[in-house]
Amino acid sequence: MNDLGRLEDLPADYVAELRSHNLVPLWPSLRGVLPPKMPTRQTQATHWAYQSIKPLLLKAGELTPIEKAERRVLVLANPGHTLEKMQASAAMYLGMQLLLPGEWAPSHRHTPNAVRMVVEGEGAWTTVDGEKCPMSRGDLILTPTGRWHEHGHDGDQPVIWLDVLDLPLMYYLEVSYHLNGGRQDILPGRGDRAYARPGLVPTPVFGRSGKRYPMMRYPWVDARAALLGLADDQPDLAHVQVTYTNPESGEDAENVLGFHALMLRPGQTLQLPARSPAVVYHVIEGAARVATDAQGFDLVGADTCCIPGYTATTLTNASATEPAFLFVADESPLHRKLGVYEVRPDNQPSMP
Ligand code: 1HN
Repeated sequence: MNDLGRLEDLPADYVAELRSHNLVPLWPSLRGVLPPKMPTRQTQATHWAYQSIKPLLLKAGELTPIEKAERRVLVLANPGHTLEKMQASAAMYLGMQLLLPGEWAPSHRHTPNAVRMVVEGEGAWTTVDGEKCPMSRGDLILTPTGRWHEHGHDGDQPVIWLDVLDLPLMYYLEVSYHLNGGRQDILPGRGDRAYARPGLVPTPVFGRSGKRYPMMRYPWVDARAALLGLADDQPDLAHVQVTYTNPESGEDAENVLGFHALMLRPGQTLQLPARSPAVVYHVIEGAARVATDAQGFDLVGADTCCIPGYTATTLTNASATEPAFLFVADESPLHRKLGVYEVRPDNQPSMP
């Protein structure tokens, strides 16, 4: 049933003639590209310890000036895809970026969507289409497709952040490219002020704001307060999580990747069913164990891990007294748009 014949079963001269016409027989490869019940995934569960990354990133700061690097980044590469591919999963790219005091990473824009999750250091900023966004620990800054962005640093300590991009997908689609620009003029207006309170959006005078991306900065103080409020309000709620959304449309903040903040109550263990998207977990505060049936990672401050799709996952707060806060990035908006998003509560296929 599973063996549809091998290429070697065919006469070599026949295969050679097919190939000379740029033809290949499907049947020997059909099960490979369309396996039964469970997709083949290159993505491996992988853990990147911040304790290992930080000294190597600071070393990059000594070895390579920002003028040469443009973006001084160590890529968190998933060995399942081979390190050269610079992929965390099929659609996600992860990198840790260092900006030193006084440095400037010049303005550019590109087709891939990006976000930054600030890990440590004060005084840096990212300007996105003229909006200067301060970067503080735990803040999420969007730089969606096509938006100009540059980074600067007025503080006195190194600043490090986590970049998440849909670069592997865009590259695969052969739509990945960039344009360079000059220093942006800072324009008045800050999305995080205009949309400071949920449920209150600027009244449209002449139609809607017209901006596809009205809010570029999601301060950690707000996400943290939302999680604590939700946990307090719903004491029986296990999955204490908020999703970063577009305040005008209510949709995911970006088109391809989904971004969330998750709180584990003190001592909590949270069982998440297998779902089609790959998921990245990154510790904002506290410590947590991220485990699958096959393996587990103990994540401490600013550690990051990736779990492949279709994998049931258990999250456990390592502390019995303090909440743990995780930043979660996943491929769910993409899967929903493609119509392949799937939850497998009983680990059985549930094809949409
Ligand atoms: C990029 O533009 C940045 O702007 C960081 O900080 C990482 C990785 C691949 C492609 C573009 C940035 C990136 C990137």
